[in-house]
Amino acid sequence: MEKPTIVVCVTGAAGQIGYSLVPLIASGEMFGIDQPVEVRMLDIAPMMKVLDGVAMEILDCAYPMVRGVKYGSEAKEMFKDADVVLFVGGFPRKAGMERKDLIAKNCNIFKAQGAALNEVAKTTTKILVVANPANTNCLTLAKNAPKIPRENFSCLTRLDHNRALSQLAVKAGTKVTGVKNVVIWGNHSSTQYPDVSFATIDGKAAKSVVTDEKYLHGDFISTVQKRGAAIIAARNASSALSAAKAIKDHVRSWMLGTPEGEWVSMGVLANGNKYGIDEELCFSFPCKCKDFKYEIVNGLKWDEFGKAKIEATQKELQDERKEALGA
Ligand code: NAX
Repeated sequence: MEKPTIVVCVTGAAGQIGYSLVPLIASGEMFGIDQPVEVRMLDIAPMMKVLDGVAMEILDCAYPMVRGVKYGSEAKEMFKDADVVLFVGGFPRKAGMERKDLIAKNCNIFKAQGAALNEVAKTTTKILVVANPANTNCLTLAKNAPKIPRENFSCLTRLDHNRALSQLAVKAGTKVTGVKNVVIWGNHSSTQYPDVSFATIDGKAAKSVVTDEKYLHGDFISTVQKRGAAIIAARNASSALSAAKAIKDHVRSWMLGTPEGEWVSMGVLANGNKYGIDEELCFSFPCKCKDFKYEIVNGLKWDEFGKAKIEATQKELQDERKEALGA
């Protein structure tokens, strides 16, 4: 007997992340090779011709578990009965645009898409926001879709998490699988705090393996914070392959769970955190997951260096919220 089909909708599917992400969904890498999926793709009307092509390519791949492919420019049609919606589409930052203009443009998109979700989506729908400013877009979406429980909303900081794992592995000269429990705190922006205080490398405290504190407090943090900009400078386009892989990792961990004693970083609505973070923010925390439920890992003790960094990223998110939502 076949498992029930998972309906997955990708917004902004005609964009560059979409083109790397759709194959991860259709091939079974995201949900498992025995899991039937229906792929839905939403984009704006002028991009429908591109999606014609992507839909043809999905068919041409002859993926064994694809049970349907739909695409369109009407959010309500694409969100109806979806089990998972991946919000990748948004207004891109153009030359000369201020961050606040970007927030205003995207805020309007996410208000409208939140209202569409609220009208047609199932209350069990799981949501991941990728489009920037990802944390604030996620908050805007949740506020406009009050029918859906707050714990169903998340934003992507797994790419930052993966970048931190790899940087540490390279520095320690070990395999990336040997590095565990880094944390990305706060905003998916250059104020994020990539924290190695609780990380381990090959089972030992990371700080006892990489003893260069100047590096851990300096180049390590700034490399992770500014990796997106470095990729744009090198590729003349923003991260797409690694973003799609991180989206797959985020959804897979959320659904299938994190191994015992391990966590991943997820941007989540801060309800119930015991760190004193403003609950009206979408903030990246260490999270343990199982069966599409997550639990914030509370009780990690911050040092003075960490406290200052976390305060700064929280302040930036509060400012973004004010610009987006006026409060
Ligand atoms: P692209 O510009 O290639 O694609 C975006 C797509 O969204 C386009 O096809 C566009 O037509 C579509 N779109 C615009 N408005 C829409 C609307 N109202 N409804 C549906 N679709 C709409 O960007 P891409 O490189 O794919 O990046 C997508 C988003 O991911 C950007 O906002 C980017 O900043 C963000 N990123 C977030 C990351 C994260 O870790 N959170 C990392 C990667 C990436 O930079």
